[in-house]
Amino acid sequence: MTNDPNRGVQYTLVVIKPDGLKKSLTGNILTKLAEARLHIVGTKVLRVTRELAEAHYQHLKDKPFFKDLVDYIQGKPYGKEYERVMAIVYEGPGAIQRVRQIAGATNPEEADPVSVRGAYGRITTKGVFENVIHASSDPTDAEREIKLWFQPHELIGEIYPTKKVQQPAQEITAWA
Ligand code: IDP
Ligand code: MG
Repeated sequence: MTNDPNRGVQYTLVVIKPDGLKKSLTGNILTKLAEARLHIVGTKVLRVTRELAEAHYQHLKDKPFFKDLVDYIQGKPYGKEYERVMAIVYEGPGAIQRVRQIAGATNPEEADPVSVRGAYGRITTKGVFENVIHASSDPTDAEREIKLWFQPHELIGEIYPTKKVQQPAQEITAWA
C-alpha cells in the first residue's frame, strides 16, 4: 500500500440524493465528477428502504438528526415522485479523495463554493444538511457501502471477492 492517495485503484460509492434529483442536477453532477477521470463500474436508480438508509448511516444512529437524515435519503420530505436516488460506483486511482474533493465538505455552508455541496447544498429549517450527494470517505467505508448498495452482478468486474450461493426457488417478476 502507498500513502499517496492518487496511486492505486480505488472504488467509491456516490449517491445522488433525492434533492439532487428534485433539483434536476444529475447531469451537472455527473459532468463535475467526470473531472476526476474515473470509470463508472455500476449505476442504478432506486428507492431507498428504511433498512438501507439506517444501515448506510449506522455511524450516525445516535445523532439527534438521525431520523430526519433517514427520511431525507429516502426522499420523504419531497413526495413520492422524488423518493429515489441514483447510486454510482466509480473506479480509478485515488477515486475516494478525488470524488470527495469534487463533492465538498459535509456542511454545505462550509463547503468550497464551486464544489457540488457548496454550489447546490443547503441546510434545512430542521437542521439537516441537504448536501446533494453522498461520497464514500475511506476504503473501508467504500467497501462496506458498495456491498450494501450493489450486488456483485450489478458491477462490471469482480471488484471484491465473491462466492457462489444456492438460492431457494423464488418467484421473480419478468417481462410479460
Ligand atoms: P459525509 O456525508 O460528508 O461523509 P457524514 O458525517 O458521514 O458526512 O454524515 C452523513 C450525512 O449526514 C451528511 O452528508 C449530511 O447529510 C448529514 N449530516 C452530517 N452531519 C450533520 C450535522 O451536523 N447536521 C445535520 N446533518 C448532518
Ligand atoms: Mg460519511
